[in-house]
Amino acid sequence: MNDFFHFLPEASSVAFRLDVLFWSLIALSAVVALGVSIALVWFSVKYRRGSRADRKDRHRQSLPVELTWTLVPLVVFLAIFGWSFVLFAELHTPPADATTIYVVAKQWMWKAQHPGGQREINVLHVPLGHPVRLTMTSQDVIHDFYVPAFRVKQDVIPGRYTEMWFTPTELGEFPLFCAEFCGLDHSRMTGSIVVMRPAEFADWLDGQRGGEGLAARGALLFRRLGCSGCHGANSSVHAPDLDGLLGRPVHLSDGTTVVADATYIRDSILLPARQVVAGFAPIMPSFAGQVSEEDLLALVSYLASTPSAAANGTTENSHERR
Ligand code: HEC
Ligand SMILES: [Cu+2]
Repeated sequence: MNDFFHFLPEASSVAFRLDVLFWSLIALSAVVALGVSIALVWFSVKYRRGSRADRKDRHRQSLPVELTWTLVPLVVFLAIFGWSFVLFAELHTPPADATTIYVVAKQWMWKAQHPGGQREINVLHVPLGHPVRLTMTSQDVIHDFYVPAFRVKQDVIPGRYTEMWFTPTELGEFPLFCAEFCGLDHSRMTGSIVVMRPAEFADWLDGQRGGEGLAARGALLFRRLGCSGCHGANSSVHAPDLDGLLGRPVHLSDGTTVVADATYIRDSILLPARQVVAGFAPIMPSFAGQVSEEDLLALVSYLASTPSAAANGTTENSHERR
């Protein structure tokens, strides 16, 4: 039972407001259910067969009553929709200053990697009061990253990146669960989130064997895999400049425009023929089978770390370098 109450702390910035919404819905449902039940019992007794209740007025109609029971619930439910929508939008919009931590799920463990390259398994250390964005993918089947104390939960899906974010507001250790049945040891795919004071967290990061940073490893891979041979500044191949790609709108050869997110970059590497940048020949080879999920995340992290064209002082057209 003690384990159960472990779930209940409201340890993230959204937890309290989500709880208010949740319990309001429960309270509203309880009031309606109670009202209906009381009326049900009351009428069953009053109009039971053989009772002497007055049955003359059976077909009376009342427009005000009809309007009230239509409009009041309509207004109430639209208000609840608006309320939840605001929270939903917040839950899906990480703040700009969030730190990105990459998570790879597999049967049956959670692997996390910090921007500095520090890795952990089934434990995630995060700083108190600072927003953290998780960019997550799976190496095999669908998993689901669930931290009850933070009231956040997100499917982790092979073949694409999903994101979630939270700002921890309480020190301590909080349970992490996989909330998607993912095979034999699903129930043991658990872990914990350790929330530390920012200074202690910085010490902890320093004390871990980080090796090279994630972006630095990505930069290395970018050269080793031959990406720079085509995408590099001195390349003679006609390929797009990738600096500052993340978050930038990209015009595709089929006339559509997409915003380059982590999944777009991933797809560009594994399925280059699927979305071809306008004005370029589809000559990029697929790297499917040659790069692991960790390597892909390192490449994404590297491309995310490159300055945007605007910050470079170059024009937007430098993207279409010839
Ligand atoms: C043979 C040359 C070549 C190599 C090698 C190559 N690319 Fe490309 N890449 C291209 C060309 C040409 C395009 C534009 C056409 C397209 O979208 O397929 C492109 C498109 C991309 C895009 C989308 C760019 C945008 O502006 O939207 C990304 C991201 C990318 N490449 C990353 C990589 C990475 C990472 C590697 C190494 C693992 C790599 N490329 C290796 C030629 C290459
Ligand atoms: Cu799982």
